[in-house]
Amino acid sequence: PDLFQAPDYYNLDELLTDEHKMVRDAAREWVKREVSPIIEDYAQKAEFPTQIIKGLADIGAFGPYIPEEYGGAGLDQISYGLIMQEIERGDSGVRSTASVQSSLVMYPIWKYGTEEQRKKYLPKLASGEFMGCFGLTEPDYGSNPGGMITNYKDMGDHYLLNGAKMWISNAPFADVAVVWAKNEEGRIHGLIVERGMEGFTTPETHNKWSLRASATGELIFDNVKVPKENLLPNKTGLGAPLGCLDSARYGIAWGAIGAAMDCYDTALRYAKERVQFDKPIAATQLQQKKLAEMITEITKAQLLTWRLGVLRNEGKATTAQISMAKRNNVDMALTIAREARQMLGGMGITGEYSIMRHMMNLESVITYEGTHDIHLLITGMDVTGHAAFK
Ligand code: TGC
Ligand code: FAD
Repeated sequence: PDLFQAPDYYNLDELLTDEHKMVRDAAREWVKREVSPIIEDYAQKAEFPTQIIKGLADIGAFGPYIPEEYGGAGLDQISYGLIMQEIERGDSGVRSTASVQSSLVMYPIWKYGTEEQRKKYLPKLASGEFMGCFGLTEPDYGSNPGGMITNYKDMGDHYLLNGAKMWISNAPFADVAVVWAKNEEGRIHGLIVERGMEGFTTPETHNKWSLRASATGELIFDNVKVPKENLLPNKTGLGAPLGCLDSARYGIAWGAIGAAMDCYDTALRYAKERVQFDKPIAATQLQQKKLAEMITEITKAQLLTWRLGVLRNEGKATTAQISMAKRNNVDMALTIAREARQMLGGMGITGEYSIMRHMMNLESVITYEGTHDIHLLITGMDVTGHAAFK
């Protein structure tokens, strides 16, 4: 009853099924109970709250759309999106952990792995017993992952993996890493690397002003012997990791709406209560302009993601359509966070309110999973037929 009343200006709830609403409300209730009360403290401490892992699993945030036979929640893409929206209303860093686990670790094992790999890893990842990370980015290859130099050699009875990955979410505590590396012919393959393998280390990246409640690190491979059965056999080439990114970027498009909703809601409440010059600041034209634009942009973003969810359910969403939604919605959320922060005046810079934390988090979200510029170039390529990044 006293759950967060999310902005729904165009009655989009009418487009949702009872299952969608049930899944969303369960996630909303859990975020209110388990995430919102503690997250500011963990962000200030720059620590991931490991005690929430079980709760994330319980609300279906680990593998929402992975079939139940592998421990997933067996939900559709709109439910997946709504879960990401609710989690990111709490914190983008917590949503990052769920995105990585679901779309970047469970998805490739499900789609590109063997039946043995699915049975071995997916149920444990779904329950949170295993946590995973995804190693694509390297120090010299961020926007251009196809240039990666991490590589493995066939040694007969095992593979020998060498190289390094950087900026890897969940790396410091992950039990398993899905790592993208080139074979001797230069073809990209996915390998499952497990903590404890000799020569594999995961140093944490410190001094972040963004996503402070999410652990980020490097993956270093120094002659790591990887068993041959840990290779993901069913898809190779850059298209394999890019397929995972389609799924994660889709979830981020929904997640960003959650962060934007929280900023809008906080600013609206504050503006109604804060009196200056003998009237609430909400009664001034300038602050109304900000609020009116925020709710307009949130509503447009909701429509974009809802339609994209329908296309994903039908298996018809293109990479370029996903790029447009990721780019638009994250930029929308960051703009709203910046405007909302100003509306709170000095209070806006404190941890008493969530806005500054969202704003700083979104600086990572607008950079990872393809930067704002790269997504623009993907749209540009789609409409012109020319790849301007080459
Ligand atoms: P390009 O030549 O376009 O494509 C290479 C091959 O891949 C195929 N392909 C796809 N296949 C499946 N799904 C897709 N979405 C695909 N997109 C492309 C394509 O057909 C081709 O196949 P083939 O057989 O001809 O080889 O590749 P490119 O090298 O020109 O690069 C394109 C570009 C720039 C768009 C791409 O590299 C890109 O998206 N760069 C951005 C990198 C990125 O997003 N990194 C994200 C790292 S993971 C992360 O940030 C996690 S944060 C998580 C969190 O905490 O939430
Ligand atoms: P660069 O590629 O060096 O880009 C620098 C700037 O140049 C950007 O503004 C970019 O838009 C621009 N640029 C690049 N190429 C072009 C071009 N052709 N034309 C015009 N402009 C261009 N990666 C993973 O693999 N796994 C993870 O779990 C993960 N988690 C992350 C968590 C955090 C907190 C962060 C910050 C990053 C994470 N990343 C992860 C890495 C992320 O995906 C990369 O940072 C991102 O893809 C950009 O790469 P880069 O940082 O090397 O920037």
